[in-house]
Amino acid sequence: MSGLINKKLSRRRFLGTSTCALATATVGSQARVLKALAVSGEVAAPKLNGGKDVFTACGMCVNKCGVIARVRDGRIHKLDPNPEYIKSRGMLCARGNAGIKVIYDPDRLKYPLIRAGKRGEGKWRRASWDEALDLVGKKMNEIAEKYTRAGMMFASTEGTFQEHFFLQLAECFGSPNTVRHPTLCLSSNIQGFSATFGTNPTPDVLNADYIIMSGANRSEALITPDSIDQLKGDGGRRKLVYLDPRFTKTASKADEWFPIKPGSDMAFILALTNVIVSEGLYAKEFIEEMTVGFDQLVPHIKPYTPEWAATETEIPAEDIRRIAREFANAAPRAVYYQGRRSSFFDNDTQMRRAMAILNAVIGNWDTAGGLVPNTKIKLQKHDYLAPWYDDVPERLDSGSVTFLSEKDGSWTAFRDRVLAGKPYPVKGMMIYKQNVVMSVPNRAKTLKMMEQMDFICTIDIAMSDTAWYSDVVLPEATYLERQDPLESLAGILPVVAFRQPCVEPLFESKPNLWIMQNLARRLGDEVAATFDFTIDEHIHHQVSKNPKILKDLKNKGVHYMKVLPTYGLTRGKRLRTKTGKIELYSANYARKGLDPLPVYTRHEDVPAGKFRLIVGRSAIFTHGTTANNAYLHDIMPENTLWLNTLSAQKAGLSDGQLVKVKSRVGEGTLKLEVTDKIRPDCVYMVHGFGVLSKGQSLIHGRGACDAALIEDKIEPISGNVAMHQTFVEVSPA
Ligand SMILES: Nc1nc2c(c(=O)[nH]1)N[C@H]1C(S)=C(S)[C@@H](COP(=O)(O)OP(=O)(O)OC[C@H]3O[C@@H](n4cnc5c(=O)[nH]c(N)nc54)[C@H](O)[C@@H]3O)O[C@H]1N2
Ligand SMILES: Nc1nc2c(c(=O)[nH]1)N[C@H]1C(S)=C(S)[C@@H](COP(=O)(O)OP(=O)(O)OC[C@H]3O[C@@H](n4cnc5c(=O)[nH]c(N)nc54)[C@H](O)[C@@H]3O)O[C@H]1N2
Ligand code: SF4
Ligand SMILES: [Mo]
Repeated sequence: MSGLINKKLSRRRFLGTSTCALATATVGSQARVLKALAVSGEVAAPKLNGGKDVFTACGMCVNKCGVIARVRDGRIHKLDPNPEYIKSRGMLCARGNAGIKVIYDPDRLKYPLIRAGKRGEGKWRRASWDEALDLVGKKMNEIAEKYTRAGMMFASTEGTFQEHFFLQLAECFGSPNTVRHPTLCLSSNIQGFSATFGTNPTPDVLNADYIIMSGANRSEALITPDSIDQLKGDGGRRKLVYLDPRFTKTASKADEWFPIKPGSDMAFILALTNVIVSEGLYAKEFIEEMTVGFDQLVPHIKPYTPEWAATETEIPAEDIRRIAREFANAAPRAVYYQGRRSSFFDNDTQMRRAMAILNAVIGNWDTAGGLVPNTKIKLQKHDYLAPWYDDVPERLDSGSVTFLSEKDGSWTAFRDRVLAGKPYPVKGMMIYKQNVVMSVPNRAKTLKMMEQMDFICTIDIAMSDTAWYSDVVLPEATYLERQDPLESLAGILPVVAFRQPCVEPLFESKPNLWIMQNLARRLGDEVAATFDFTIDEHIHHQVSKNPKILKDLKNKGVHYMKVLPTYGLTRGKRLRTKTGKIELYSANYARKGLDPLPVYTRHEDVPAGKFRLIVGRSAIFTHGTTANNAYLHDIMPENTLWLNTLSAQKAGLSDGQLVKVKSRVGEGTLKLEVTDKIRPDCVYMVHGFGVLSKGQSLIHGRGACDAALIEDKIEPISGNVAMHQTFVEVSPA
């Protein structure tokens, strides 16, 4: 470890000087917001120039940044950022730029396809929409007849404008079994923060003077506006402390980086809380006014000293003590940043609770530079009368975890029950914009689950691994070719975003609403009746109470509130927790048999001869979705296995060598990347390679798939997966 830490310190000194060079002086939160937007001045405003310029929203990841598509001769020529789009501070990332290759990708889905060979064999027959939808409707009706309507599951991901039409289809068809992305991603985060604050607030990164980030790599795992705002150092007042077993791009921008022992973040957080409480650095009046449970927290936190945490985290006790003091001194403009993906370990909800409690004791709630409850611009809801069915059972995964979301379920708990066929059989899958073969840990199990399905239909834009194992594949028009409903994005500076077609849909691809409407017609009159509207009518209804929204969207591609953030709106009011206060101690958790205050649990150490596999984002890819994009593929044609230099030497492995990686549930072969940028006990690979589908011609046969290796451990409070508890062996291939 020491070699790594020595390098870390020299790097820090170098970076210390480079961040100061960026700094300029500003005062107050308003100036900072305006400054954040000022970048947009550099980008040309849209104008007609021998073609048309169309405002739309990026669809390459969850952020939905503002785009101006430059259309010339009926083709999209270039995608530019929308300078007015406040959420992304007038910027587009590499993937946003590369979006142009999605629409003109020779590999894209062009026509409805019906499986002609065995599942996964890759033999397809082109079909008309009528034939394909007739088949899908017939199979869904058969499954409803044979196994009840709950025999169909509906899988989809979050963050799409049009997903609610898909969820409407599930509800109107009569199945409770929607299984969505949060339990692969952020459900433990939502649970831990909501249990404390009654909501999952947003860190006011722009206005924070002291940020601690652990398990959130914002310079590569892009979340707008945080990824941009974290870089805006302000007169030397800004400090970023970063904890990650890897030296990421965020580490390179941070003031301090600690290669924390994976799974020990909670020890670090509890120790910071210990110092703040024992040295009286907490926000006394705030705690009195806004919280419950401080009296229980004081004795609870006592054993968690910096010296104790040092042995758990491998971060020196004096650094922990110093950081705690600095953090409390910067309060309330200080944030322990909660990140997004919290599918790390099986105690992630309690770890996030610890984060929330630490933030609360310094009183950074609902204040500039602290944690701010989100606001959202109101759009009118789309109401429909779902048909009533008498025989619908409870969700299949009901009762599997403490707090199961009725809408999202728990992916791996659900899959286990499908495989067990209990409490009832689920025999049909309808999948929209989710690549479950690649995104749910333990790929072999997912494939096994799919094998025992009577019918699988996937709606996608590409021949994903999930589409590859389906019976019918339906091509949706890409985000650049369709009109989507308006989407109100919550945040400190909320916006309404929209997507309009930049060009006509190519080939026979169709927008989601068209697909849902035409499928609904095959599922009975009552289901069809709920889809009796056009997308234009839908949008006009959404803005019926505030037509200005649509005017703004047409004129500048975004609507946002002119009023800059107002803080403190929740002061003196009831919060949405059981007690109406910030719950440091959760009586609700106690009632459910959970620890009412977060208790540290130690994770299994890495066995000798093995490594802990950790996952995380690359700035140029989105999940398992964009590696086959020609522009992005040029930058990284395959993934590699990161292994520390010392570990590689010890194992006699060298850079560039082909290695086999093996876990209890699967294996893969890929090139080794020997680097100092990772702890000696961990290995890491970028997600999205090692695909099974031959319909992804650039990447098929390249690299390895992390989902094939990761074991399906579950976090039992939120039902999230625990992706960092898999140990692997690495050997020459
Ligand atoms: N470019 C890009 N941006 C994206 C996405 C994308 O696919 N591509 N996806 C979006 C989505 S859906 C999400 S959820 C977010 C995810 O964004 P983040 O929440 O930032 O999550 P990751 O990048 O998956 O993981 C963060 C870091 O945690 C580190 N890590 C692993 N184990 C530990 C540990 O025990 N302790 C600590 N402190 N660190 C650890 C990993 O090395 C990794 O660098 O990104 C979003 N933004
Ligand atoms: N091994 C491993 N597993 C992970 C993660 C990891 O880092 N490693 N990350 C986890 C996280 S944080 C998340 S959020 C999930 C995300 O995992 P998923 O919820 O599966 O989402 P994506 O992987 O983004 O898959 C999106 C699918 O939608 C398709 N698609 C893209 N645009 C469109 C469109 O406009 N219409 C339609 N119909 N389809 C479209 C893509 O081709 C792709 O097949 O994965 C989780 N699983
Ligand atoms: S962060 Fe990048 S990929 Fe995501 S929406 Fe914004 S521009 Fe598109
Ligand atoms: Mo995610």
